[in-house]
Amino acid sequence: MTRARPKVVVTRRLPAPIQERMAALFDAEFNETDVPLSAEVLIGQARQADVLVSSITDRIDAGLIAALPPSLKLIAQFGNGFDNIDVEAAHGAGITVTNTPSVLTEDTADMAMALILAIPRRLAEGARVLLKDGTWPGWAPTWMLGQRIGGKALGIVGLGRIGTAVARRARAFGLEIHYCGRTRKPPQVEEALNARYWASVEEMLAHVDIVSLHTPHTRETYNILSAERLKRMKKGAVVVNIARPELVDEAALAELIASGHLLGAALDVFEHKKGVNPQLLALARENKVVLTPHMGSATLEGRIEMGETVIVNIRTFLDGHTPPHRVLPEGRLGTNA
Ligand code: 8YV
Repeated sequence: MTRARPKVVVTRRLPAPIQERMAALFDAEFNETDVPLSAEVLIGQARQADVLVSSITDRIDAGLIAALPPSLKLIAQFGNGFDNIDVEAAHGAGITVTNTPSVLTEDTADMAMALILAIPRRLAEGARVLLKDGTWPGWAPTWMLGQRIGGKALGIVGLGRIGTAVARRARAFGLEIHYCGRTRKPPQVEEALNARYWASVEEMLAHVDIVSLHTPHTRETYNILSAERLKRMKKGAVVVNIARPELVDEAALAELIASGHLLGAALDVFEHKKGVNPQLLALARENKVVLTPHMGSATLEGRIEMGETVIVNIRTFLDGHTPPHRVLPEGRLGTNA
């Protein structure tokens, strides 16, 4: 006998209107403490559940999937990227996986643009000057000089949804747009953005002043900015990463900034498990690195739309249809594109 209200387990606290709606629709179990759940607790909570609403802080690997109850048929990720889920193992276990693309594109691109500006225009450094005691030396013709953004070359790694939204904004700031990725875009897309395609990541990196990453974390993109490639960047170039930390060799990045080869980096993601790399932190204190704590999609509107998308995925699935944002195992581990 099917239950009247499907049991939905939500691993993190979601915006209030989303939790209210979920509570009205489902037999929903929330995580009011908002502390990420250990694998054991998650498996315990998932008992007799039909749906698991996960997020990036849950490691849903093959072992955890094998321990999920047979009633659980949908993992509805609250997020665009899903590199925390072993989609192949889920697929093999007959569990559907969904994500929430599109709704966070514009917010993430806005934040990327802020990070693109941050190092050349010394934004965090300038804001910090006034924080000490509210005083400052006063305007001076040669003080706090940064670098002009207009006319610089921006290299976008991955011209997907977010990469394209960044390119549109960057054009308005007068940046030259360059991009690389698995596939070249149709001529009308390149013309609209005045974007130049590079088949080789290395060649693009050697040509641009700022590189911004907008590709998912997959086997192919792991350390796409390797030490070797970072060394090939122009002297004084800047790295921006709002996608996934695994895309960059963080230690090499820190070394190249410390040595003065690169001007700096603005990072919204980093290996957080063990805390921020101390060298990166030291560089941030020297104003060579700007660190923001994974805020790319962090707007109330965006998070509500992500929640709405999760609900749409769940309801469509429970109604017996293919949910709109189904994720299939393609050897791809994420879609933050
Ligand atoms: C999300 C993100 O908010 O959606 C993504 O891929 O990187 C984030 O900004 C986060 O992953 C929530 O699960």
